[in-house]
Amino acid sequence: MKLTIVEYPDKRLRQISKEVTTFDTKLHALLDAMNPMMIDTNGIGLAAIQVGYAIRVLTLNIPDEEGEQHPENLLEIINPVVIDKSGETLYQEGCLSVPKFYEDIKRSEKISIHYQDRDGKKMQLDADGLLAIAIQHEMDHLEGILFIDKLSYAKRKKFEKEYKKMLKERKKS
Ligand code: Y12
Ligand code: CO
Repeated sequence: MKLTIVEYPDKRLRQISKEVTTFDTKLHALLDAMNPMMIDTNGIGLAAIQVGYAIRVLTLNIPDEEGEQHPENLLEIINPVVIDKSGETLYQEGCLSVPKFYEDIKRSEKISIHYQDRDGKKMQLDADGLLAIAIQHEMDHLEGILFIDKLSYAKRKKFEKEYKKMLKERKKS
């Protein structure tokens, strides 16, 4: 399965992703294609809508202290629901769908989620640190929300100007 990253301002990123009800080989094929795509593009997290599939599916792989990603740290999260959150943290986020832009975003410091694995098994996860941040970023994608939506008016205006310029320059080369 060949996947390509959907980039802002593509309207598909604004879709609300649908709950997964069938845990079949088609879902597994999508997950099997998303995982290497995320690693190959230096991603930490990827939502299915970022590759054009409006379903509630996320993959995550948090790097170790050396910045290395390991297959055993791969997390496949389907139909996630936040059941608890606490604290506040600020982290400079980026997104594969918004290339070359990074900004500090406020998130909950710790979260607990219920989700399903690729076979539909019900799971619970308590997350903090980068994992908690990445899950919240990816869960926003399921609602059609991007991290740039959380910027102040002034920062968003600056972003839109710079991003337009970047797209124009990319088109030329
Ligand atoms: C902390 C904050 C946000 C997240 C969500 C997941 N975000 C990513 O995985 C971002 C990846 C990313 C990778 C890039 O590298 C390449 O595209 C090769 C990148 O660089 C450029 O756009 C040039 C930007 C973002 C997780 C944890
Ligand atoms: Co993103």
